[in-house]
Amino acid sequence: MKTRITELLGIEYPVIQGGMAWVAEYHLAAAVSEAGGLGLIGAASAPPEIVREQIREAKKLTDKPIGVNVMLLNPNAEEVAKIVIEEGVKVVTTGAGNPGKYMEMWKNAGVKVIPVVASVAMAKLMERAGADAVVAEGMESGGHIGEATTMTLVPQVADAVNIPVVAAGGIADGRGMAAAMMLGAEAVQMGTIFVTAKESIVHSNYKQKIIGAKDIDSEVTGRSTGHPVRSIRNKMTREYLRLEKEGASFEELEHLTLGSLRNAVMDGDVVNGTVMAGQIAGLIKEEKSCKDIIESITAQAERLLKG
Ligand code: TUI
Repeated sequence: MKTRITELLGIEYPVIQGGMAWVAEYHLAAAVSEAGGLGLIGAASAPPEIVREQIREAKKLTDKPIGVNVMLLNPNAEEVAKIVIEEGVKVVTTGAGNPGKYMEMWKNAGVKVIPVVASVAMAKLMERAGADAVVAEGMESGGHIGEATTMTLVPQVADAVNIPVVAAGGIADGRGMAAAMMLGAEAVQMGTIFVTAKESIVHSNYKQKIIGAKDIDSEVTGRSTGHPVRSIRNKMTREYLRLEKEGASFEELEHLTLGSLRNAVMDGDVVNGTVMAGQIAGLIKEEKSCKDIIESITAQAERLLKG
C-alpha cells in the first residue's frame, strides 16, 4: 500500500504507532519499525537524557526509521526538541499543543515534522508553518483528546490541506483503516492496539484491562481543567468525575492523578492508576506481535479497498 506517507517516511506500511507516554519506549518503537511501520518513542514527560538513551537503544534494535513524539505540555519540550536533532532522528510527531516555535529548527535539520492536530484550524496553521503531514486525531483516542470525532475530522482536514493526512482515533482493524483511507487519510496512527502488543512492556494488568474492555468502558476526565483525558473507567475515574462535579480545585484533581499513568503502566495498578486507552479497546481481543498487527490490518484494509 503505497501512499505519500510511505514515500515521505520510507516505510513499507502506512501505519504509525502512537507516541504514548510511558508505553512508547524503545522495545515497542523498534518492533513497529522492524515490522514495516513507523515506531515512535514517546518523550512525554521523561527527562531529556532518558529520551536520548531511548533513541540510542532503539537504534541498536533496528536500522529502519524510528521517530520521536514530543509532548508539548512537557516543560522540557525544548530540550527534547534539540536532542531529536542531535541524535539524528528523521521524524517527529508532536502532541497536546502547537509546535510552531520548533518548526524552523527541525526543518533546517532535515527532520520531517508531523504534528498531531484535533481541528481544521490547527491543521491549516501547521501546513503554513511547514509541516510535512498532519495526524488528525479524533476524540475516540485514548489520552489527551480534542472535541471532534475521527469520522468528522479526517475528511474536513483532508479537504483543508494539501499535505498528507494520517487518521488516528478509533482504528484497530482493517475496516477502520479502510474507512480512514476512504475519508482521505494516507496512513493511520494507532495507539491502543499497540499497548496490547507482545513487544509492549506495559504491565499485564493494563493489557488485560484493554482486552477485557467493552465499547462503552472508557471515560473522559479533566474536561473542567481544559485537559480532557480518555481512560478506562475504574476507581480513579469515578473519584475524579465526582470531584469535578463538586467543583474541586485543579490542585485536588492533580493530586489524584499524580504519577497515576506510571503506576498503571509499570506497576499494574489499574484500580487507582490511569489506564489511558481509546474507545476501540472493545474490539481488541488478544495480544499479538507488532508484525501480526500491522500485516493483518493492512491486508484486511487492502482487500476492502479493492473490493
Ligand atoms: O497528545 C495527545 N495525547 C496525549 S498527550 C498525553 S500526556 C498528558 N497527560 C495528562 C494530561 C494531559 C496530557 C496523553 N495523551 N494526542 C495528540 C493530541 N494533540 N490530541 C489533541 C491534541 C492537540 C490539542 C490542542 C493538539 C493541538 C492543540 O492545540 C491547542 C493550541 O492551540 O495550542
